[in-house]
Amino acid sequence: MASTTAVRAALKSQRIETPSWAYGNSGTRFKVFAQQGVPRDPFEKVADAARVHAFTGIAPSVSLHIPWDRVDDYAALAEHADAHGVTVGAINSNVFQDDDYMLGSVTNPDPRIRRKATDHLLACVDVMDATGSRDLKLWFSDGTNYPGQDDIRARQDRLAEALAQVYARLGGDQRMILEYKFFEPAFYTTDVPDWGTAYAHCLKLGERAKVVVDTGHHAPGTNIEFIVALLLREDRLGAFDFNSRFYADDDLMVGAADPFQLFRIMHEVVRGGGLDAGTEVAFMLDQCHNIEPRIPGQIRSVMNVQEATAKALLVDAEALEAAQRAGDVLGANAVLMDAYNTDVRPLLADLRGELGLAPDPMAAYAASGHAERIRAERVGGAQAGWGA
Ligand code: LRH
Ligand code: MN
Repeated sequence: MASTTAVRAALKSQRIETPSWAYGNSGTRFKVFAQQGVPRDPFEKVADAARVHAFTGIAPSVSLHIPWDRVDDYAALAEHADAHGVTVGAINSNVFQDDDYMLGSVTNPDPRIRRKATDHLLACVDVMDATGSRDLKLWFSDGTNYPGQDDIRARQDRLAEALAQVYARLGGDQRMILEYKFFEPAFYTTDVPDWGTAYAHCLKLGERAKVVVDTGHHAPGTNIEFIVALLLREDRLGAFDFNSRFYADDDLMVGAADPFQLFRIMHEVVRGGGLDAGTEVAFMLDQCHNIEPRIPGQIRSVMNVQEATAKALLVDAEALEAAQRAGDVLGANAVLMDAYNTDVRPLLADLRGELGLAPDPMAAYAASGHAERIRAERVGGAQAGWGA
């Protein structure tokens, strides 16, 4: 059994990155509901991310999305983040919102459009140089809607060519993390549909190409923790995009739809060394708060990951291994369920005290008056959203 000291140390060193786009307006094709107090620019988004860190103590970085977070001076944005006690994390490319990309971006039959898309990915590396970011996060909406629309193999060749050009541009400790998704917006083929396709491309590229597991990007019934265990074993798990879903890519708060799945995932992360000091795994949120207030939504999400992590750290690993080795099916399952059924909230409340934080971040944020302040201050201007 891990000592309480070790569990507390691991929880104190946990780091969760929040996404800038979660602070803006988001929705579905039916409606994007605006909310008062929403940021109007990347500087205000970063300031909101800093509030989440101020109340949770474990969310010290914010990932950006280009061009949603385009600014004239990215170094100035990084300095602004630093002044607010956070750093700029992963840089997300966006080759899914331009008319030219209707038939694909880096996989498009037209070489001129492939060039344009690859140049955007390269420009995102320039942003990383300015912000000091380590990770270039790539997600491609590329795919087809009808059988025969394009050649599946040729599209993989085009994708591989673009990824190789971008990989060659990476410097220092910069990494490329490739995200997969089994469908949407394409409805017949998606060019990076699953972990295997992402993994195969990463193997060809090199050590600094790793896979992103977005927990909303799998076919219903997929055992995501198996994929996590395998990618950790292969040292190719680069990052998580945490969220939860009841049906498709719902992008709901992580742990809200299926807290037991999140626990099982974090159990494999702990077992696979993904939380060890110096871990290479980036833990990021990727969510859309379509109807709920954004900053409290992010605080609650960070707490959900923290609670699942605390339960996973409380698994009695020796007892589990002994039961597994003995073929004691019910005994082994019981060890895991004991940890999952442990109420870790008192432990986390006490830990926050040790970090100089209020025991209940949600209550503390509500009492801070910040929500009222930004509603009063942020009048006028264009609210941020999924538009460039
Ligand atoms: C695609 C995705 C990707 C981001 C976007 C905001 O569904 O998960 O990670 O670029 O959401
Ligand atoms: Mn994602």
